[in-house]
Amino acid sequence: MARRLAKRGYNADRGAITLLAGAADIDAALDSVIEETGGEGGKITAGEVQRALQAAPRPDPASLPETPSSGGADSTVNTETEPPTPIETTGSTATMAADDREVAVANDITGRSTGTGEYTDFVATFRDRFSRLSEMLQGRVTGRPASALENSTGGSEAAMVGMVAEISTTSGGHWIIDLEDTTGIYPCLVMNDRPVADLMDEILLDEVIAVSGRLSDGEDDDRGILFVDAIHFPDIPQTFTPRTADRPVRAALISDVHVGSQEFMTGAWERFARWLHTDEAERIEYLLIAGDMVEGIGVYPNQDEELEIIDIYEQYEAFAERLKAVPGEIEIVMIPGNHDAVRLAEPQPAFDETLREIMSVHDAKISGNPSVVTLEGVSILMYHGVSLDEVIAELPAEKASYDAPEQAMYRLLQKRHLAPQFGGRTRLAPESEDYLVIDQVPDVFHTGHVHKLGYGKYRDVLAVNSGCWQEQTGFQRSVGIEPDHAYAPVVDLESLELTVYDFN
Ligand code: D5M
Ligand code: FE
Ligand code: ZN
Repeated sequence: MARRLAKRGYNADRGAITLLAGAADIDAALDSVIEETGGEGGKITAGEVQRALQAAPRPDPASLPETPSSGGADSTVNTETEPPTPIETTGSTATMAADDREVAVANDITGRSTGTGEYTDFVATFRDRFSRLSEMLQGRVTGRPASALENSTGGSEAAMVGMVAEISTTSGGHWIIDLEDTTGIYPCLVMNDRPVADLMDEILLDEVIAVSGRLSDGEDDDRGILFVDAIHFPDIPQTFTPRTADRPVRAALISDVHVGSQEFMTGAWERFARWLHTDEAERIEYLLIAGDMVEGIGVYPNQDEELEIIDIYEQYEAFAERLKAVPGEIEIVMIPGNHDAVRLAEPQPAFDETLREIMSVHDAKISGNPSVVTLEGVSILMYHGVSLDEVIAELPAEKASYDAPEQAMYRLLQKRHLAPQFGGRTRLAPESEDYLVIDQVPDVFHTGHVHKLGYGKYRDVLAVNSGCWQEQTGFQRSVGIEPDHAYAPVVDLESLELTVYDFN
């Protein structure tokens, strides 16, 4: 990709390359980007690619098998098709206890998908997002609706809660955030010489924020505007204290196994599985896998050249064999990722019956992406992490980067949403509720996808991005991604301390 760009006199940041490479027709995507940027060469940013790709209609998700039994409603599905068939196994908050163990799964779309892909469904999702996130903010500011601000007399203090509809810059280098609520859109001006301006580069489109400040006096300009003094995010409350388990039981958090790829690290996986049988790993009673069990098929262009197993079901059979090496007493919870054979649009329902059957070893809990998994009182938000690519592409390197994926996770926690920006790389399915809102503050936030190990605490929430079990792929080599592979981060549920074990 970098070479193709160079030929045309361009270079691009990693986010832009990732987005371009993900396009179904790369050449067409390149053409529209070049058109978008005026065709004068130079550095292409992810934002430019996104705008260009948004302007062009997006083709269907790649040729993955559909998920009929999980009620997957892809945005391309006709409204007249049958209603979703529920799956009982993980549909609701089902608790299972053996000895001291306790696993509960919630916020799982599986069997509850109602979206038909109609425009009105998207409206419903966005309304739900707005109402839940604005409620979190209304406790901190007394926001007034856009329509009320329009009718206000000038000069007074005011605040508004809204979804970021657009960000533009003025000729003087200030910013205007168009904030939208259910009554309208109101322009909010952020002056570049104010301390609040430092927050501008972490604001994403479509996220819900609150602003407070002063209304323009309305004398010279007939169109009112809000001068912003402070920006508030839904955020994790400063007072948050995580819950802990009553005993020193531990959970291993992994993701991105990619069985079926030539780069799957057989030896490292075997070392990990053997180690799980040793005394050192005795207290590990849970294994959470945050997506990309298998390499899948047709996920990226030319991916087939690096497939060891070309049949998707055989890939899951091989993955099931790998699971068999894990001690039988370990409770496994897994959610799908973008390489798995479920609908790509998020929230992703869990694996269908056929795949469950194949992976039935261990009686693993199989849930959707995202899911909230509670282990002995400790709540773990599991999300595969496709939106991390987007956050990293949009934000400056010091606020989010592949070398520190936990920083990107912190931004999601701050925004209390798993995929704040709509219409980019993260495909969203319209549902009557927004399953990607981070409703309850999790004690642990577990993601994968970017194949980088990173962890840390954000306001006392432990964030862990778990790396992968796949060596560098051809694509990753071409764009200089150095994956962190064969690490197993293990969290002690009593102390919430993290230990990383290396199986390289
Ligand atoms: O994603 C692994 C990481 O690498 C994630 O940051 C996306 C990026 N990636 C990997 N291959 C590609 C291609 N071909 N195009 C765009 N981005 C890519 P994973 O979900 O494991 O593929
Ligand atoms: Fe992956
Ligand atoms: Zn992934």
